[in-house]
Amino acid sequence: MLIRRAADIKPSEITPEGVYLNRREWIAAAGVMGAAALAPQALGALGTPGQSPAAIGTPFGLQKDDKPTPWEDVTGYNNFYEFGMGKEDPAANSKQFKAKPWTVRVEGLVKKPADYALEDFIKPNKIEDRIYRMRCVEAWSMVIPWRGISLADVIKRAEPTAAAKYVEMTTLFDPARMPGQRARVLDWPYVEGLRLDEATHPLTMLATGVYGRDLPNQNGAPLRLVVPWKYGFKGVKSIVKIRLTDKQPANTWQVSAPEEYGFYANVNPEVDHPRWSQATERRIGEFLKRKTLMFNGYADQVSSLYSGMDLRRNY
Ligand SMILES: Nc1nc2c(c(=O)[nH]1)N[C@H]1C(S)=C(S)[C@@H](COP(=O)(O)O)O[C@H]1N2
Ligand SMILES: [Mo]
Repeated sequence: MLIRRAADIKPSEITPEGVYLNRREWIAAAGVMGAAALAPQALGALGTPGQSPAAIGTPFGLQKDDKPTPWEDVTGYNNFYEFGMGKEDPAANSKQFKAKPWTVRVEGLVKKPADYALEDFIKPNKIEDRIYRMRCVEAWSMVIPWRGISLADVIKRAEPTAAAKYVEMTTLFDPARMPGQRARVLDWPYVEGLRLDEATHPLTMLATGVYGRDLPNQNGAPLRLVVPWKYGFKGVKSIVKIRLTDKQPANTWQVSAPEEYGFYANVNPEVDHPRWSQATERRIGEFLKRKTLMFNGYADQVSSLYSGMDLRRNY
């Protein structure tokens, strides 16, 4: 078993990624200093065999200098504590995980609760490719070509009642298949939530794939949330339950460390994490740090959702 014994590790001991580079990234960074080794690598990764960049999707919300993060990093540098706490653990420890067959339950304050086989859950919806900037609370970021469906379409189909105000999404709980759940690192199963207007915003998606392929296990197969203006931990993986509620859901990281993680988790360079700055970020594959943008660069699309709210209090 490659999983670290993690029973006694507290969230406060988890190292912010901004403070070190792993060995492979040192090698990549050294390559940038010596030769311009990274640009060809990034270009090579943009096209999985037989695909043009145009086929992958429109660069919605991208900034001029954003390049898709290479496949190797998108699928090799992950947070997915169900498969271990190191960045390379999810790829190494999720190889045996079977993401099919899969059932998704939609329940709570809806007129049409249902259990769906994954295929029936996805089939009626429009499948889209969208490249998003992604920002982890640990001060690193990537640009990821996702494939998926709009969460709004899923919610609409369920017909929420007038009382529904929030959406709660839950990861599979199965310690036999997710070995990290045998350690009490987090309060399993992993839960995340959004306000209903955030959940139905056109940028919010349920991803089923990346780089035009089905999601690798380490990225949250077969279905995970993607909310590009929020820190990565909102993007709950391997979802089995979507529940509409009238109360703000208790999300896992807020339950685990309420002084460090809130419900909103909007990317905000002006609000530091209690133990490190959020003003800059390290784009995986790049050497120099970038300035972090308000709402991760999606302010034009989403800032109206928070008008009148104090984003320092609602972090
Ligand atoms: N179930 C579950 N979902 C999770 C996590 C996790 O540990 N468990 N980690 C989150 C964090 S902190 C991040 S940054 C993203 C990483 O997604 P990626 O590996 O596809 O980049 O997944 C999020 N979703
Ligand atoms: Mo994260």
